[in-house]
Amino acid sequence: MARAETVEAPELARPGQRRAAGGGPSRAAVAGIAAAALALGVSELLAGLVSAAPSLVLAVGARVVDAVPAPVKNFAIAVFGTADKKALLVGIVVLSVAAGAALGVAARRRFALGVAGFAAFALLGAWAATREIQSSALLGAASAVVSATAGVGALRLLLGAATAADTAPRSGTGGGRRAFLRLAGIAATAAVASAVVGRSLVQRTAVVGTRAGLVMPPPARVLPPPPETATLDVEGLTPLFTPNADFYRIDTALSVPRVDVATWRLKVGGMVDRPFELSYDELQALGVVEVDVTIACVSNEVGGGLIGNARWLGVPLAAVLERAGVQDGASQVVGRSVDGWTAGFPTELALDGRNAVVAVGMNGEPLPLEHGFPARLVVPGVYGYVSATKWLAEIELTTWEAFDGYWVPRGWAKEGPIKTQSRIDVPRAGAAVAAGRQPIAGVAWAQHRGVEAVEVQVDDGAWEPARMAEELDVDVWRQWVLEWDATPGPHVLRVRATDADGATQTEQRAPVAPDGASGWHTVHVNVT
Ligand SMILES: Nc1nc2c(c(=O)[nH]1)N[C@H]1C(S)=C(S)[C@@H](COP(=O)(O)O)O[C@H]1N2
Ligand SMILES: [Mo]
Repeated sequence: MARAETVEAPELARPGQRRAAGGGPSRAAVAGIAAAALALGVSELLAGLVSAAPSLVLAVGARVVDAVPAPVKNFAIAVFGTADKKALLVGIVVLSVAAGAALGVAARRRFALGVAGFAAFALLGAWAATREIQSSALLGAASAVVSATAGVGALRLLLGAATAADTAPRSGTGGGRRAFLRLAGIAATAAVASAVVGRSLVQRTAVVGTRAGLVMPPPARVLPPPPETATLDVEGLTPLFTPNADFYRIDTALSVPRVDVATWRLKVGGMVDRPFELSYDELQALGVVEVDVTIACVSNEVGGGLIGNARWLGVPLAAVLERAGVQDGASQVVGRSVDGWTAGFPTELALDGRNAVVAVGMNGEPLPLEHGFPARLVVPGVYGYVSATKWLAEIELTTWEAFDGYWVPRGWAKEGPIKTQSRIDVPRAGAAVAAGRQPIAGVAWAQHRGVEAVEVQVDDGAWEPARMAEELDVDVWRQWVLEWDATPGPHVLRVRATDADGATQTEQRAPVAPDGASGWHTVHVNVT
């Protein structure tokens, strides 16, 4: 470590010397930041160039997601919404770069500390990568070593330049300072460029092209277009079908799994008489049907948007299970994704005649990547966390007691029936409403029971029945509207739904954990 001496030299040789403003530790910090950024950039570039090499940042992020307690995860969803993953990744990059600044300052005194710091980061990245199911652990370790080496090399060069800048005479041309800044600029540019190129290479994998080229098989059962009576004509009201681009997305996957349909297989096993594996084509050859199902997330707050309705194209789950021959006592169906996520629900829900499917299509196109391409489960009546496994790799029959899905040990209920709920979409909360006749409108859902009625209360008035759009299916939400004679002043609007069993939504407020929010959606508006 000959260069270490050079780095330490100015401090040790002239301890009393006053340094040029902005020099010393702050240059060392800049050197550390640039070196850390370069290491991250190189690791992203490697992930893009070598298809089985993991992104170390994503791998670390995935370990964070696995480790954080449920309340923190809920907090993140509440604060960042579906941008929670971006926030986490930005956080990891910012923390890494900040640690780089500290390493730079430490390495200025003892270069070995810088080397140790990068080695620690390499170990963390390599360890995180060993848990990435979809990529090679060995390549992860190799990427960590190469990236850390690049970081150490950059740190050395930059600290050398920083030293030269610090020791340059203050009355001089400032050439040393400029040389340092130029070098730091080059390192930073290289860091950003390699990260951008690496990410875009990852995005451009063949999967996207393959999906675009797929032709969905013709359904054995085609649903007619929804009757006009199933929708109400109110501006601002949630559409009956949620366009795929607007559909909420919730999952633990930091980077969307990119599955190659050519090699993908659906395994069906566990407590069955005839375990088997199916290719994408073989699965579809079992026969696909169309089903209209509104799926919802248990993390949806009262009035929230983590719910959407789609026309799914899929193979009836019952057909898949019949082929396998479910054994007596196999009381739970577990879905396992290509990235190891799991969800389990009572076998009865697959066999009681409801439209549970292994879905391959969504609203007229192959499943979008974010929604589980090439195949996912859709089970009407239960929240997504216990049922709706995306990027499905395996269906396993087991007993109810033998296995708990991903969220159950994290404090969520084992059974997740969707609670009856209703939401006011129009007018929006806090909206200024013109006095006169105004629609109050929204959607209500009670999957697999059906919504019987919706009532609206203005201020402390009587509950008034809303006009309902026709029910498309018991598994689909229903639009509703009430014409309101809005009088000037502030008003409070409340809504409640009654399901087809005659049960009215409880006023009792409950948080989303452990089994879904309850309470009446309440909206404050100002009429002018
Ligand atoms: N593989 C996998 N599938 C998953 C999840 C997940 O984290 N990983 N999240 C589930 C949850 S909690 C919900 S609410 C639904 C959301 O489906 P969507 O993103 O298509 O709306 O997917 C489910 N399927
Ligand atoms: Mo969810």
